Amino acid sequence: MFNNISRRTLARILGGSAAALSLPRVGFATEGAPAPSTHSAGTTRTFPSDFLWGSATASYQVEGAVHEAGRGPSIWDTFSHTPGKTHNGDTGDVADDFFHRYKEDIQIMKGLGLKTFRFSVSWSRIFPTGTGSPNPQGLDFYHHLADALLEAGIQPFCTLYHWDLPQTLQDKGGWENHDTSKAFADYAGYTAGKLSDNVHHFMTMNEMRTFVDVGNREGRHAPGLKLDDKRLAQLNHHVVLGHGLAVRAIRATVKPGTKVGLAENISATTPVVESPEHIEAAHKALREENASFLTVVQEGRYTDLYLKRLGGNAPKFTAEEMEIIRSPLDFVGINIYQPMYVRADSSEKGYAVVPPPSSYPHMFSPWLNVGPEGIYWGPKLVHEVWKVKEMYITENGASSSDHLTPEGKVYDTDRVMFLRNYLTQLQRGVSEGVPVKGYFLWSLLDNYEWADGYEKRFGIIYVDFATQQRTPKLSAEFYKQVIAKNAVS
Ligand code: GBH
Repeated sequence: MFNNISRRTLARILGGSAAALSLPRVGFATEGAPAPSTHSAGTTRTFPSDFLWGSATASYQVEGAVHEAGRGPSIWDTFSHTPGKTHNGDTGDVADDFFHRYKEDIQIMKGLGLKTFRFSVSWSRIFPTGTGSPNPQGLDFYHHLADALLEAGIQPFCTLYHWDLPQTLQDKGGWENHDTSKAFADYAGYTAGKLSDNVHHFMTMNEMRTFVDVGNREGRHAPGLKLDDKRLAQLNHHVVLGHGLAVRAIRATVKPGTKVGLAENISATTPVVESPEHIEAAHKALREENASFLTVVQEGRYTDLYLKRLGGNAPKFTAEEMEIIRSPLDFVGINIYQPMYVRADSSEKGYAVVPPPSSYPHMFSPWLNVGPEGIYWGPKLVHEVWKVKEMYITENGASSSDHLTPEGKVYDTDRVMFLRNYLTQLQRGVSEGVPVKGYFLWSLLDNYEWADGYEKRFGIIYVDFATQQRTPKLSAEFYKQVIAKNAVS
């Protein structure tokens, strides 16, 4: 893919003087670049002129400063400090030190041309013990962050829960406790109301599926529980209820015109072959494979097959709760990494999930199978099945085994390949009328990758965790070009 870029051009693009932290040079490609037309590589796939190009992060993965400004402990502090739970025993104590460095990082964002930035609020910075009196210092940080983003011409998108439950609430049963749903809504309503002058898009939760399944069933994420089916289904119900209550609480406190949504890691059901029977199978699979997450949020009911599968382990719920869960959203954010391939099948479900063969190509994270068509089918099916009119890709990105060359460069050609192909498929959907209004690349910075610690890097900016030095990777230059051209070629 680079064979039409000469060595000299590459050397100039990544030029020696463009050292780390030399912010204006984050994406030097436009400086003195040749006129694009003569060397353009075939079709240019353009996005709508108001398309929002962004990047995403999450509180515990970047902020550090875990003992500062009155923050209370969260389940991730506890989990990461428990021996044996994370790669190398890594914790988020320092992470990217974003709490202190956000102003410089915003200059990096500006240099890339980002139009929007998605961050999450740490609940235990606002309510150190989950409920009770708010901590003004915690709120100040997010106020200042939002102000600084706006000053740089970058729209803040705010997630209210990216997995860092206050430890005090876990001590009272976490999401197994019905009261946690209400506590979340109180926190979300309060916080969104306070930030609403500057933030116009709020997401209740990030990836309900992941913290329910990986945190509470598999036990590989905080709080590290391995609940049985019955307890897990009830916990799952409290999570979706917490989302619905939060939607209502947020609407009650924010300025008119504020939009409310969520960011869910849907199973992006993708037909194995694009033929009518497999496409139909993917439609059916979308509802069933997301039954206790986006499906119940959209429809206000658990699917018959979901309830049948659980039998006596099905959650207890009231009709009123189901109404709350389906509180209408202004937008749906979906995080897309790997596709879930499905095929037509004559079973009761009408489809079958096709597990990837062991030879299936993946990124540095073994789970991250490369399947660009997932970012075409995911949003397309969400739009068709639930008539969703405003969507965002709230996360998409890839881990690579990045390393700095002696000259201080990172040539993450695999990440560039990944992004180019996913963005090509995204453009395919958008150009067909799928209403995706923006894209948030995961992630701006290398950061704390949960149980994988600092080993798996997802940033387009390399972070030396010993010095906190930031160095733009080749993928940063690629993304800067995409944004500047509003197109992927
Ligand atoms: C997202 O999760 C998260 O929102 C974000 O915080 C995270 O940093 C990013 O993606 C990259 O991972 O342990 O091998 O079984 C994506 C969904 C679900 C993918 C949990 C990894 C565990 C895989 N993730 N899964 S494994």
